[in-house]
Amino acid sequence: MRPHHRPTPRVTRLLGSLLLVAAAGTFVAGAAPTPEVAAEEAARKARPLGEVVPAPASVAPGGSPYRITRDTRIRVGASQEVRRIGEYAAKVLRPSTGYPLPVTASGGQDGIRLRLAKGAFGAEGYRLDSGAKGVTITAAKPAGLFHGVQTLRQLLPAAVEKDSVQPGPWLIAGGTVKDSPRYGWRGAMLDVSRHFFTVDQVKRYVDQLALYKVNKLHLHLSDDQGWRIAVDSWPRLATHGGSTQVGGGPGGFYTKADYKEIVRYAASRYLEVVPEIDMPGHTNAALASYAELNCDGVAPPLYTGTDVGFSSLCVSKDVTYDFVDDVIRELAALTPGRYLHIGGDEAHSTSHEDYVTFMARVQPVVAKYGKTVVGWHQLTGATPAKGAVAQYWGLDGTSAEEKERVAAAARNGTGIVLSPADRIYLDMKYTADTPLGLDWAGLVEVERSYDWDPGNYLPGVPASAVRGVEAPLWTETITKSDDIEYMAFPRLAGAAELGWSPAATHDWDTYKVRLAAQGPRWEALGIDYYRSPQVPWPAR
Ligand code: TNX
Repeated sequence: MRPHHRPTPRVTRLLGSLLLVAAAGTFVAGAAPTPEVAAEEAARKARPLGEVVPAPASVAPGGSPYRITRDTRIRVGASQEVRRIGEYAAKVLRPSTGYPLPVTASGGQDGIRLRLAKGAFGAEGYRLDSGAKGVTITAAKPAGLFHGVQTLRQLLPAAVEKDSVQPGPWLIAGGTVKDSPRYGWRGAMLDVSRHFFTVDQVKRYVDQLALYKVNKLHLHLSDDQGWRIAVDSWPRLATHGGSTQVGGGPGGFYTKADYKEIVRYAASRYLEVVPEIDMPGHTNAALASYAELNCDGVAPPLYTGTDVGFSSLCVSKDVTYDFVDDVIRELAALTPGRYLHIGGDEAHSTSHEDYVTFMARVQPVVAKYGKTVVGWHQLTGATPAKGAVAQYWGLDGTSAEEKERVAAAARNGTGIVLSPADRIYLDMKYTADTPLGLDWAGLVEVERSYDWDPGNYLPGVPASAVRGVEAPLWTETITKSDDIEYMAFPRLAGAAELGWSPAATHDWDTYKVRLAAQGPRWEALGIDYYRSPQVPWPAR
């Protein structure tokens, strides 16, 4: 940093003052600092430009910071969608700054500007330029502007996230951030079957995911313990199959209007909903709702325990495929996203032959309704449809044979989303003392969760087959938003960074410092989180 310029004392000043200046050697008491001094002072108070999670692709600090003031406007141009992003930013910034921050279409170089422009930004990238006059976020697509707004939030002090007026100052360091994601699939899965979560609880999680530029919300909508989406042609799936959950509570389900509201809200945060109906195993709730879906024609009771692998659709019955067609047709019609997840994991009560038969019949149904198949990686034990995506959830100890099956499919064109259970299963305990969660994949502390590379994680998988990273949260032990947050934070931020940031930025020692700065932000937002001793959190 350059040394401070010292203000020149005026000759008319009292001798006493001059003596004081000489004695202090630095500052003139009461004199207004020159603009340079003021700028340097401010620059020192601004948060470092690169201290963001996920790490931006490139950061070039320099120049004066921008200060948000009572006069700041949010300039959005003529696009309605950009205006909506501007309103979103204003909603984040108004309560804590106490400033009006009007969103305006009127032109001007100052303030917070959101601009769409042609350029090599990609579908989700953006550029952020900050200087004394303003902050400009430029992107080719609205999604890029939205992600740029998340960066802007993190460049401001943590107190900006509070819902009451805070002192400021509201500085954004000077310089330029150029940013775009490493992968197009940066997901989080929420299991709403083992325990049901309301639309509002899902929205709360969506808001938290958006902070870290996550762009897929995978909803695990059916399992043994509960069917959570209304299907008009098979109404008992929801009314009976959705009527309980793990532990025997009341469960619940989303009406079509509820589900559309989740889709709409997620889309407003640039997340695509990937709905999952898990088949042919994990289907007790469906089997309990319709006797004819069972090979023996007898409906089992509803199930509220946590075992897996005991249920299967009846692969040899035609009615099974009528059911599957109806469910996929109705769900596809509600889902603007490209993907439909058909599960396929832990079908321990389905013979291998039946599994292969079932997947060969069901995958074309997904295509018929215009969607791309996603399945858990067991799908690679059948023949994945052209263009399908397999979600890998193995662990270090998974057999070489199973890993090679996934790798062979990847070499054959199947896309791979990485969700290694001993890294980013958010339901794994951090330590033996973690009050929530499971430990079948091991204990997963924050460093272990972060410290792997999706690009070369699975041997034999070409880097080009890797679509990205997804952090699943299974909810056998999770019953409320605080539980979701405690298990997701801080590991979710790491998974998001693995999906977004260039491999070259990957470094635990610098990551943990950026991560530590998120703690006060989570506190300001009321997000419960695990204060891992591996992370140098600021004192509270
Ligand atoms: C395995 S991962 C499952 C889920 C459980 C989870 C608990 C996968 C595809 N299946 O049914 O909820 O472990 O961690």
